[in-house]
Amino acid sequence: MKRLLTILGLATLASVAGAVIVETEPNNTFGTANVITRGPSPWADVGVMSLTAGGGDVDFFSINLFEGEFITIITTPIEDPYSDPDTILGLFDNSQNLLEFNDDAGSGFGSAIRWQAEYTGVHYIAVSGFGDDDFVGDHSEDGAYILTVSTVPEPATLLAIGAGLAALAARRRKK
Ligand SMILES: [Ca+2]
Ligand SMILES: [Ca+2]
Repeated sequence: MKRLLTILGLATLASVAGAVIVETEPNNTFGTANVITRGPSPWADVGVMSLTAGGGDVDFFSINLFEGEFITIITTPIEDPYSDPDTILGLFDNSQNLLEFNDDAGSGFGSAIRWQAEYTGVHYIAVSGFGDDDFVGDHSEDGAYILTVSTVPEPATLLAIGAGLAALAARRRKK
């Protein structure tokens, strides 16, 4: 019940914020990856996913990145906060080659990846359970986790945006 309320609460928040990342099983392969719809950078979104009971679940998502952008991907286990399910996380390019892998980030068994896109186009995010190093679904982890994804433009663009906003604020102050 508590989890249902949490999900309903998040759904309400999502309708306010206008978006949330959703998973639709089966999303166990590159071909069935759930598409993450994103906005222009800086952008962030979040969703509650789960590794299906009985183990063996892999969750694939696809996202478009622009060359030079930084993407940050975080899984937060919520069954036993930060430790269950014990996730692994992978970022793949459009040829399904592994770009970056993470098991445990900081304290707990959640995972995190930071990456600067080397090309503009589709990238894949894969989440699975510990013991499944090649994302084929041979692990015994199950439970809910939060997936957080954010993108920021390359630093030069971000600085330009910051300078633009500062100039705008200065103009407003003058008026
Ligand atoms: Ca799942
Ligand atoms: Ca899945």
